[in-house]
Amino acid sequence: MNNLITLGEFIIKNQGDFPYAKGEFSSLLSAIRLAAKVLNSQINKAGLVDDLMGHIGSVNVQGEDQKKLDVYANELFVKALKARHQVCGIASEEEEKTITFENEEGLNGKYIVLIDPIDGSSNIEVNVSIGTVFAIYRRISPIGTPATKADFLQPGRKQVAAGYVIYGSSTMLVFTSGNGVNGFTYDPSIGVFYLSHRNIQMPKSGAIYSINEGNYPYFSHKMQSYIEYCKEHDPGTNRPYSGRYIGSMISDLHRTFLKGGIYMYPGSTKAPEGKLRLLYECNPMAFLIEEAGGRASNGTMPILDIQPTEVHQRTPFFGGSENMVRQLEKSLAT
Ligand code: AHM
Ligand code: MG
Repeated sequence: MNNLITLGEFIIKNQGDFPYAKGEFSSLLSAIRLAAKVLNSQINKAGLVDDLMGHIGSVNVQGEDQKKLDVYANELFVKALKARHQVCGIASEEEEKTITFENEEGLNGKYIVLIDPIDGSSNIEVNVSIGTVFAIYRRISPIGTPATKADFLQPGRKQVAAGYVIYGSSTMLVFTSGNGVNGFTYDPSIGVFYLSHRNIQMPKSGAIYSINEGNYPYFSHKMQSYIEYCKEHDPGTNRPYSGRYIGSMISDLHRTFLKGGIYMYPGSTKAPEGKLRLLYECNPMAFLIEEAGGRASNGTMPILDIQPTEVHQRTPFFGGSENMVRQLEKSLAT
């Protein structure tokens, strides 16, 4: 712990770094912080409380089963954000349509939030780390009017802040507002996030590759060759790399922030655009990765430069240590 600084204090002290009106950002983040605390306490009980476990019987917009905790988490974040009056619209993995707040406070809200309230939900039942990931943008439509599609479809480069919460062996909130990445660890006994990881810098090279290798037969030949490259014996380049795949993007990338490596979810013949969603999974993680000195790409261009066309669109994703992602891009290009 660094001098016992809390997340709340850190935001107030550093909100000068946030390029917009003071107070707005801290109010927005406090909504996310509060919802994360409530969700954390429910996740810790998930094995005990029948109501929160298992499927709810409906499917989300991606055609995937919705778990009860997904639905609960979605309602929680939407409620917390709505109550702060800074937000005019929310897009969530769990909501087919974007939500726009059209009461007076909502119309005057300056920010758009895109969120995956629970990422890695298939891991809930087996007690493996899951997370929340969010991206924050300034609206581009005039204040006082309802949020428009264009507000939601901004390229990741326009994010003003992004972050994730990892509910793991400890719970952490990691965020950036464009001036470095800082991590805060939750002390559940007093309900406070403390600054524990100041100015996180991702190693430029690493020795871990992270991919669902069960999809190998469906990958392109170039992708298959890169996987073989990861496993070749070459001590000069730390190969063979170790394989690590939790199956929870936030957890796999959290490890990558701290230890370096490359995390990959490529396109395949089964899913040409891969699985991960550009707007509320890849963009916020890519912003954090670049802020930590790493690189995030779809194989040919930086994730943050992609112009979105649909709220729920997917993209191949390669993120992590800069040298490793560049090597991957080179392999896919040749
Ligand atoms: P989700 O948002 O429905 O939980 O799906 C996203 C998750 C990522 O966290 C993870 O990296 C990926 O799905 C794992 O997918 P797979 O089981 O295909 O490897
Ligand atoms: Mg999800």
